[in-house]
Amino acid sequence: MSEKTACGFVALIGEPNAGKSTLLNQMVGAKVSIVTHKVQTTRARIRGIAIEGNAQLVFVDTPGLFRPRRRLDRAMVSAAWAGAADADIVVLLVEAHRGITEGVAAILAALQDRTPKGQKVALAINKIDRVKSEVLLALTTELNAAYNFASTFMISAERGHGVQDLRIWLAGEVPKGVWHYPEDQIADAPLRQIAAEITREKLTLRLHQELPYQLTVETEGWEERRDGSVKIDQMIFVTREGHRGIALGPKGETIKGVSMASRQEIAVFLGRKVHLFLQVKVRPKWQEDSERYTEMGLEFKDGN
Ligand SMILES: Nc1nc2c(ncn2[C@@H]2O[C@H](COP(=O)(O)OP(=O)(O)OP(=O)(O)O)[C@@H](O)[C@H]2O)c(=O)[nH]1
Ligand SMILES: [Mg+2]
Repeated sequence: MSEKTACGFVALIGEPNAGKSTLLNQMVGAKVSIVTHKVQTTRARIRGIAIEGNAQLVFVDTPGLFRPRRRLDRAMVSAAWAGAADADIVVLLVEAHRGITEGVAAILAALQDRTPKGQKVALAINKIDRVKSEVLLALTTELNAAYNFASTFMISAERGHGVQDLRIWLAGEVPKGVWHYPEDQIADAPLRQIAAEITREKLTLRLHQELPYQLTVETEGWEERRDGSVKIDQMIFVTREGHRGIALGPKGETIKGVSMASRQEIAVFLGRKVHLFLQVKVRPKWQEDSERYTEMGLEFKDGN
């Protein structure tokens, strides 16, 4: 069996908002990683598992690569590069309509140093639904002149165009060997973490400016009820009292909306009834608190 099967890790990297999480979800066929129209949505590495023929493909979603400023940024960017270095294959996503931005140029310049020698990197030009084909051809040529990609794909992660070609190619590239996960497993992240991420997505969609970047969500309680439902308690940490007020909203309407949307989605994900309880706590220095990073699956680094 092991001679016929193949299994490997595929890291999805790119600038914030490139569509990495959307692609992971499309590959898996379920929503495993949260998606918003805002940059820096994904904070830690999330794995989604797909099967193509005899190959099991373990996709590693990573936070976007950008120039980090805060401690949290640095932890995110370093998690992303670590994801790339650990993978069997890397897929770099570039947004078709934005082309070679300063950020993409910086990633291209860093790729060689940050990945093991000989590691295959495929290029996926994403969001092709947003541009004309002439633009795509020019961009493909330009990008392939800048880096020696193993292969180039033109995709729309959202609509699914080109995704199957990429999946088939990846299945042929991953090493032969036994599968790492049971056939029916689609994600490798604790359910509590996925549930917290879903709530963070709903908050990010409803709150504006800096606030989504100044909060974190943790699942603090998970109680299986006899009737088959699950009671989930989550804590939203914000940095200031004012942010707490905004997160709650007038008459608690904002948090109510978040809670309802999140509960519904967690229930779909778990396939069971969910009771969700949210609380908002002010913790001015949570971004300097190593425990918060551990909860997110990030490494807390002193100094740098
Ligand atoms: N038009 C179009 N939009 C897309 C496509 N793929 C993703 N998007 C949108 O791009 C935005 C960002 O998608 P994400 O999947 O969250 O991007 P990401 O790379 O994971 O972003 P970070 O986690 O912030 O690094 C969302 O609004 C998606 O709906 C696509 O193929 N076409
Ligand atoms: Mg993401």
